[in-house]
Amino acid sequence: METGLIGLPSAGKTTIFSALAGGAAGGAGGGRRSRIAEVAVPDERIGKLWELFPTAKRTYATVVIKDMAVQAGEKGALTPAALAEMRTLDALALVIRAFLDPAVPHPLESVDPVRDLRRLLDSLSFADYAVAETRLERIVKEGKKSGKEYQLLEQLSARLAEGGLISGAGLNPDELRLISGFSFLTAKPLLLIVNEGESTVEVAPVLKQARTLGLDLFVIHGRQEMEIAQLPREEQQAFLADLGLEAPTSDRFLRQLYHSLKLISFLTAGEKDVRAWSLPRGSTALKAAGRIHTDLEKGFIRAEAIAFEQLVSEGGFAQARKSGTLRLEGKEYVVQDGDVLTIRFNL
Ligand SMILES: Nc1nc2c(ncn2[C@@H]2O[C@H](COP(=O)(O)OP(=O)(O)OP(=O)(O)O)[C@@H](O)[C@H]2O)c(=O)[nH]1
Ligand SMILES: [Mg+2]
Repeated sequence: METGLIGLPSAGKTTIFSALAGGAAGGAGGGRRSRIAEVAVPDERIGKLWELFPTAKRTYATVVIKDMAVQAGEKGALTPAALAEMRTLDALALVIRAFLDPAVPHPLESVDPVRDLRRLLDSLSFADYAVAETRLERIVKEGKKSGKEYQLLEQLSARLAEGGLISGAGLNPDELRLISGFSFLTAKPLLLIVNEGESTVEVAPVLKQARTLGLDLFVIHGRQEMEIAQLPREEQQAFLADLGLEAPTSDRFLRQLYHSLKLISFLTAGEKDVRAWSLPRGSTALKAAGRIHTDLEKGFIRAEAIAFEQLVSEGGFAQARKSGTLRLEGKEYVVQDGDVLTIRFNL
């Protein structure tokens, strides 16, 4: 799962990237090349499971964050190259500057989060509009105007022309499947990051705008949180408390991102490995097996499943099997967050 940080120049993308990647990434600065970081998703269940399997290696689920290279022209419109790169991503995090700092010039000369958000969204909507129109023309040429695809694209195109987002169009699964090949940007999960800094303009209007559009929200003090993230974990708490925050930036962000991406984690546990795996919410046991290895999906027989809390309170698989809390589930079973799965397979 790859999430790109996008925004106007100097909005704080690289600063926020560093706060998310912690010690793993270098300092801020403009970038011509995109940088990526694979960030472990904190999960206290791993530590608790590990107590049952103290010889095991512990592995966390991860998400990939990408600090996208220079993306915007003078007026804040995204470049075609940047838009093409964005199509390959699973989600977009829109970084909007709200911090005031005369030492950091704003490319549009004033700090105005509502305007900047509108610019970014317009770029995305317009890019999708162009894709939809190109396809519509093609369908007309092929004489297939009566089909479902034409109708749907026409409806979406009208929405996009007004700066609307596909994600807010309330499409059903069939319709989503019909347009999945176009990699529409405004159909992706969009998460708004408002960078308040230590001194900020009023953010209420941009938060209100985001809620109206149905965007998920994350507020950050970019530079301060980046500095805190570079400290050893034990020293971070006191500084975070000063900012009124209870958890490090990356923890809070990843929780939000997991929610925005509609992901859950399932777990696997044994003498060798204790591990968390991310999975789209609503996925079946068969999909979960495939997440671990394609062989497990191909040769899938059954999944042994138990809720994490139950396994811990039973004290291990043997006890859970004896008491009957370890269930056998088939390939259609919908995996729940925190399920500990053992896949039985045969090739
Ligand atoms: N005062 C203040 N400055 C910040 C904050 N966040 C970022 N900056 C500064 O703003 C400048 C731009 O930040 P970057 O993180 O490089 O912004 P960017 O979006 O990556 O910029 P480009 O890669 O050039 O598009 C840097 O000098 C940062 O130190 C903040 O919260 N407060
Ligand atoms: Mg940068």
